[in-house]
Amino acid sequence: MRIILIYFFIFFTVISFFSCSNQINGPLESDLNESSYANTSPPIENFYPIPSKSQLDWENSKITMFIHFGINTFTDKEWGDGTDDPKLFNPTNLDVNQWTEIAKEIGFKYLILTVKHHDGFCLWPSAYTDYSVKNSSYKNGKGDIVKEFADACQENGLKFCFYLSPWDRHEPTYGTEKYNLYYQNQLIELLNNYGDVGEVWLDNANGEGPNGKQQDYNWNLFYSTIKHYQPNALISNMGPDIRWVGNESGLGNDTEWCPQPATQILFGFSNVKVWYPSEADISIRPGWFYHEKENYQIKDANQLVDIYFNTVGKNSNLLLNVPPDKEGLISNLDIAALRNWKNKLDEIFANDLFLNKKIVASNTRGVGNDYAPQNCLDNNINTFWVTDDTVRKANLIISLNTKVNINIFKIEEAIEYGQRICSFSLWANVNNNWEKIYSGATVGRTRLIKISPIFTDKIKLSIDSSYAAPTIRTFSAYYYPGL
Ligand code: FUL
Repeated sequence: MRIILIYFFIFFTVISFFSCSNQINGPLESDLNESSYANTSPPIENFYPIPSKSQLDWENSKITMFIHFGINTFTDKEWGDGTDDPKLFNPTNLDVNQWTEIAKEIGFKYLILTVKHHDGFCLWPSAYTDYSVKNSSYKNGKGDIVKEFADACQENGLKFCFYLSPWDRHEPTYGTEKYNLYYQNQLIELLNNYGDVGEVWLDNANGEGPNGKQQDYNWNLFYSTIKHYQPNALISNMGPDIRWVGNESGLGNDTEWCPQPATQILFGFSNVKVWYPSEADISIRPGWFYHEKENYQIKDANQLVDIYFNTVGKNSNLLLNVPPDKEGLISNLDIAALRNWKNKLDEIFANDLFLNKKIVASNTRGVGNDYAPQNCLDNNINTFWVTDDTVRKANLIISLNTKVNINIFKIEEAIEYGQRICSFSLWANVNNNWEKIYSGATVGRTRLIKISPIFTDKIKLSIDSSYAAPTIRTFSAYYYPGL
């Protein structure tokens, strides 16, 4: 009950803060006449819910690297049962800087390490169990891989994040109330001793522990502990800040709303909407952990590009798992696949055909360049176009100097003001007639659209319905044959 009240309190404090700050900073009511706006544009209102600063930064990062590494790496298993000898854990050449270097090169900003998987083996010397690196062969039991990893992330400007499996097949208290405190104590160690944490990934997997019992997880205790020690850390998957997209195949939803009804379990009340963006997790290999036998089943650049379009391109974030091998290194095969993927994405998005071209809007809010339609074409996510408050249907027309081939579009809303667009369509000038080439529902942070190539010199983006004045921060087009 207490946690329910806390969530209520936080939610309404945030809402009243924003409405109050609008009143404080906005014009007084008596000033609200035509003349006060003569030389300025009316400020854009939030359409609630809106993302927190942490959610917004995370959504704009688009891709996160998942790193499954643990005792399973050495036993060739996906799910250890918690009985494997900790001495088996013996990375002979571990180099976390190699992980962060490749992550940086590819463009990942958040890195999530499995500090404990279902087998219960901990990558840090937890004071609450002996089943950890302290009884392993690694550095004769003197190592702390979480420390090495967190330091490497922070030194490189990357967000240190962790996955701490609630399901624990080793810990004897699992299946009793005591286990919730054991898990909380481990959370406190991780949240207190390793600097800033970007994201805590809570897995809902809940099987039997060593005594044959399942655990009734005290999620509210876990959430309040995380928020207490790391108020800016996002809690994902089985958490209130980031939602699981619903599959592990890299498939987002065609219609993807960040505003979602607050569910009973996560927020304690259900008749309001909260900002709850989705994350799509998938492994670069068939398994989550490294298995030598899967070395030739690594996803190639084409598959990874498809996954990118189906996740990032559908208003979700991609969480791509790249598991280090027994040496403690990401193999050259995985690195090659990541590099080929990045090169291909760079090639696809190299030449924005709309960049700084001529654009006209059916309606624009305010005066000057504040919300001008050119803001969609400037390759700057901080500037955007928006209509007057009363206008919910509008269009943007781009005129090109000559006819060109186009087969990809990118559309993005300025989501910091809320997700607004409900339906849109794309039209191309074909023999002086507008021909519809695509229609869709949501846009959100990013909508990527692939079509059969069209040869044209004019494109219209029509916002057909929107909950509030539509915003667009990016509208771009590309041609990449054979996609
Ligand atoms: C699942 C686990 O059972 C898998 O092993 C993996 O960690 C995946 C990301 O989550 O629930």
